[in-house]
Amino acid sequence: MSSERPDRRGFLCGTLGAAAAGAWMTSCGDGATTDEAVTEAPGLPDGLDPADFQVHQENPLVLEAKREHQRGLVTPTDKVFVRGNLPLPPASILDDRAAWTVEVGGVANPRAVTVGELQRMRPITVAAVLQCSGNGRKYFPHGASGSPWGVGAAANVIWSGVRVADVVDALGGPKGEGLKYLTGSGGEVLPEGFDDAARAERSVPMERALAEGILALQMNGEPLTLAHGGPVRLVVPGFYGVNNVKFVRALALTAEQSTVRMQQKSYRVRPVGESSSPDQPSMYEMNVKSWITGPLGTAAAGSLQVTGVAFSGESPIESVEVTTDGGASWSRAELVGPDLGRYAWRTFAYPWDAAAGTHVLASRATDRNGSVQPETPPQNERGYAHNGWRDPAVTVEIA
Ligand SMILES: Nc1nc2c(c(=O)[nH]1)N[C@H]1C(S)=C(S)[C@@H](COP(=O)(O)O)O[C@H]1N2
Ligand SMILES: [Mo]
Repeated sequence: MSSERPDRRGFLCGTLGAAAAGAWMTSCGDGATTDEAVTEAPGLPDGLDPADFQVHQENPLVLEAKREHQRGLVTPTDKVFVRGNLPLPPASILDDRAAWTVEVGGVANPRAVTVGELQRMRPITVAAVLQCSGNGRKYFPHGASGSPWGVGAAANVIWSGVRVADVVDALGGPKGEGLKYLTGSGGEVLPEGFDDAARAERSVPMERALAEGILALQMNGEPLTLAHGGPVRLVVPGFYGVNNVKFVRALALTAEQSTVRMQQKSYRVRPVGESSSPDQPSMYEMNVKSWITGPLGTAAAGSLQVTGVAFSGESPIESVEVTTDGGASWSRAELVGPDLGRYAWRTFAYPWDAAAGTHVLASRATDRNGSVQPETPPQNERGYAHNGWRDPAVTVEIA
């Protein structure tokens, strides 16, 4: 489950501890007042610090990153948001990474491939944004159900692994009637009482998966952590987070989409009030989006720099405009720092001569396909794909 160390305080205590952060000693009681116990206290996996996140939920784990931790070109691994639809597998699955197997099907020679084999194949590295479909959900006025993310369900990370296409080739190439999807299955063992349709499984269009998909073994140059899907995870650059199946156990080219709820019912875009159906659009390609990362809160009057991040599914960012008066006027920001490729986010900066008072700062990105962020995005039942510029605006007090 979510506790990395089933220590003497036990699993339940550990998980309560993370939610309560400072308050865990009350919930965990006995003998927890020694320094040793205090350092062991957080129950989050991978040594993640609850103070770095807004803990929406603990099991399954839902951690929202802070805006100030999104300023960098690359998001440090321990600041990347976490979203689980199911309880995490035990940390012991990382004890022998090389032995982990991925059952590969829909190819001429289907078989189980070990992570050890993947580690010996030609490596590839891609910088790409990881973003939950529901990032920005809290801004939808109808109160869409699901985690109420602000902007913090997004990160820009560097993935290393092997191309899905190389694995498929190594197994003799695609084989089967009418293959249209790549279906990846997560390695979670379902808790008792969960039906099979609750499995973490996604089907993505095969063409895109073979062109761009990777089986990632590393994030930011380090072996994948448990929370982010180690030992191996599927990554489809440019696609929403849900398509990036963690702890991949099986991978197959398939004619049909998976029958699980995550594919059939969830992640379907429809008008507010409508129920879901598999013929509605599924959450695949991300849309154009940006937000301000600084200044936040208060700042001294004078020469300041407004910063932010911008990205779009597979189209590079063309330009970003910034407003410091709530959208009454806009000025072009400068894209700064190296371009890590079309799937990565760009950081931008705008020099601002800030006068005393209250100011509303927002950004609006345009991609090379000509898509521009709207003021308010299309409303939809589950609160997916928010890319409006007004709601994530920040109010800054200049003294
Ligand atoms: N096996 C598995 N993969 C999964 C999920 C999951 O619950 N189980 N959640 C998905 C969702 S909805 C998102 S947004 C991303 C989150 O990735 P992260 O936790 O590394 O940030 O993982 C996706 N892959
Ligand atoms: Mo997600």
